Amino acid sequence: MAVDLSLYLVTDSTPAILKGRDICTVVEEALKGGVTVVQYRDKKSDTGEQIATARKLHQICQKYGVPLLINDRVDVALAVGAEGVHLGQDDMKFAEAKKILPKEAIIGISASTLEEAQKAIADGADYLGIGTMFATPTKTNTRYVLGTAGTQAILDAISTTSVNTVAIGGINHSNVQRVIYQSESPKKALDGVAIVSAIMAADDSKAAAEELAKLIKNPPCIRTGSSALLQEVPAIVRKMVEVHPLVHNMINFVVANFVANVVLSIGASPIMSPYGDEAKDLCKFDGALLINMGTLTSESVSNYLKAIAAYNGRGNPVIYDPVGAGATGIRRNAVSDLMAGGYFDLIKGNEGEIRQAWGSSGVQQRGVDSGPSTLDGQQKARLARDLARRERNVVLMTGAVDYLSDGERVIAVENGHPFLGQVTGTGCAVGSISGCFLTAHRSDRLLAVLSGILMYEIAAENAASKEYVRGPGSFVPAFLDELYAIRTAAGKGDDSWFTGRA
Ligand code: 3NM
Ligand code: MG
Repeated sequence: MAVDLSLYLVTDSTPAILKGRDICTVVEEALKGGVTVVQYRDKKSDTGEQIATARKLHQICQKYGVPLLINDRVDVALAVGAEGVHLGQDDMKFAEAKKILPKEAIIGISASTLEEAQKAIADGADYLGIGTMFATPTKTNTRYVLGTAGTQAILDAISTTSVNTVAIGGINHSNVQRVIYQSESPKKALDGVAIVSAIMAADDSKAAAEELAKLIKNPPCIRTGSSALLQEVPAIVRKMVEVHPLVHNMINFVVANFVANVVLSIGASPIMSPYGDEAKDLCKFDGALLINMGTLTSESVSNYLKAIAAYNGRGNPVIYDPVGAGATGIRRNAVSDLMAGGYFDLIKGNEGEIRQAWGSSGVQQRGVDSGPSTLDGQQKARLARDLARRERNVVLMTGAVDYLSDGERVIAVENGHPFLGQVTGTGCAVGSISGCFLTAHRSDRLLAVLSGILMYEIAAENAASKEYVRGPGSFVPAFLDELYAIRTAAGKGDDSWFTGRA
């Protein structure tokens, strides 16, 4: 079955949803917006009326090259020559429908449990409608509310089959990205989402479908200004400035000076100490520890492990920046030893480094650069999420777009400036800054790291926009000034550096 299930519209003929509009007009608008399959679902109308409506809908769908499926009523599907049917657990049995319908007809089955899913797969269903995702007023006789965890469990159990799947129930603009991402099991993802009210009841069903199609295509992405999370950022920056956190850096010698200056500029205190035994005293200040293995030596790993143990022992934040993780055998071993030997609240690295931390084989970094990207945005978002989920921590994959995840939420941060890529230490400083924010804001690590990145990248944008900044050389002092300017504003309780970009 080569049907694109990604944005699956299920119709509803109740007045509460149609609000006096003609169903055909609403569906056609939704098709213009990018709906990929339509299911005509009408629980009330007489058979003659259902056939008349289905016939009109079929003509419209054909115009857009989109298949029309009929809910429950195999006879209506036959009468109008629809592409298939969708059958609930109380409807006609799969085998009976199969006998009556043309060979090529699509048959989808509703499944609320693993047993129902397995039965439908064994029968030969073309796709499963897995639900109910979230309790919804559109369907009141819901049997099980699965949530993303329940959906994921089903997907996981059927991951060796090639059956297609859509989730249904309470899915809308605000949750569609997390529904797709949180439902995904390591080996099987949803092929789409089925939606009634978020499209059918929308004032502008074309715009609603368009927006949903866009959200489905892109990884979860919070652009500055579009999220409730972001509203909390300025207050967290204020708190960080007030707390004046200490961050202990076990960092490479190339960037140590720059990173220390960045930390000072944001109003925090850096201490640079590669000496593992010192950590048992330093950790008592309740700051964070950054492990940056940029200039690894034969002694580094044992020093790191001592320091990690000291900070882990107090429950203080530990950040790991596996610089050049995939560059050499020695670094690959260091990654395994450190990840086995301690707990990191945050793992921060470029694509190659995060892949190495995940355990991908064949990562070959050229020096400490990430090398050519092998992953698209969706894959990066997934990898960050999967690693964070496995490690029960927060993962930040840096790049032109940064992907930040705590295993549930994934945020793509698009702020920043290309000059950041032209100055050594700008990536390493993110680890240090994250340590300051993780120390100051412990209740939500994702939000803490997000606040740090945004302060940092917005300062970079401000610096690059200065008239006197002509390149990386003049950028550096301007950047420190802009970090200092935000810190000064935040120190006075002034959040205006953030609003306007939001
Ligand atoms: N079937 P909305 S939930 C038609 O769980 C339907 O099988 C469900 O509507 C199931 O997108 C549902 O407005 C209604 O929440 C979905
Ligand atoms: Mg039904």
